[in-house]
Amino acid sequence: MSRLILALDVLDREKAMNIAKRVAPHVHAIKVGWPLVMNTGIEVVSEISRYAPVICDFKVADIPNTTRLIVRTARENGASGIIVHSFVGHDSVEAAVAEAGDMSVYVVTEMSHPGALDFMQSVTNRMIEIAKNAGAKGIIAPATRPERLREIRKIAGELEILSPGVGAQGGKAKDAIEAGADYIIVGRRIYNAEDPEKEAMAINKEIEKE
Ligand code: BMP
Repeated sequence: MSRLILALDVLDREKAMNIAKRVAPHVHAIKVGWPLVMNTGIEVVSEISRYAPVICDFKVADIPNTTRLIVRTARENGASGIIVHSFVGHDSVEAAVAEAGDMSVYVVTEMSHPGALDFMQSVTNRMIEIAKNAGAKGIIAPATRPERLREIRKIAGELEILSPGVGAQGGKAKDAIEAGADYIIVGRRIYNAEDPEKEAMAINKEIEKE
């Protein structure tokens, strides 16, 4: 079973569907976010879910009621998972989990880009507690900082760790898995490759060697 999640951040519907069809057999899930949904419509979620489970990366950061409305819309369109922010506080994350039903909720705890050091990193541990207490399925933590992944793994308990930042942002697939990530999230390295399917297979091999 693959530990790879494709971040499908392309803007064109046909291109998205072509890549999704070819890469789906080699991934655990496909992550769909604002770039694709804003350019094609929310229906793209159910269309892609015919090929692989879809995680909606809507990075929800709102009051509980608005959070519920967004989570419900993702669920009604066939999503298997949704990504929410936790800096907004426990009640919004709890609302997401309550509305999610069978869908998995993933909570952002520390982002992969350099700017995450400005504020986020200082409250990562508290955000992990919020994710745990709310009953989330997992958290998002950075493949660009394997040393942080190791620390986060120690306190994350049963939470799954989904780790972006492999490839274009400089992180290495194998390093992230060895540091404790359950899944790695990869976008540009796959969808910008000449042969996205081959690239996904190559990444799977890198992780298997572990
Ligand atoms: P790429 O492999 O092209 O860098 O894409 C990474 C994907 O993961 C993007 O969709 C990005 O929005 C997302 N992501 C991230 O890079 N860092 C985070 O901390 C959280 C994310 O969701």
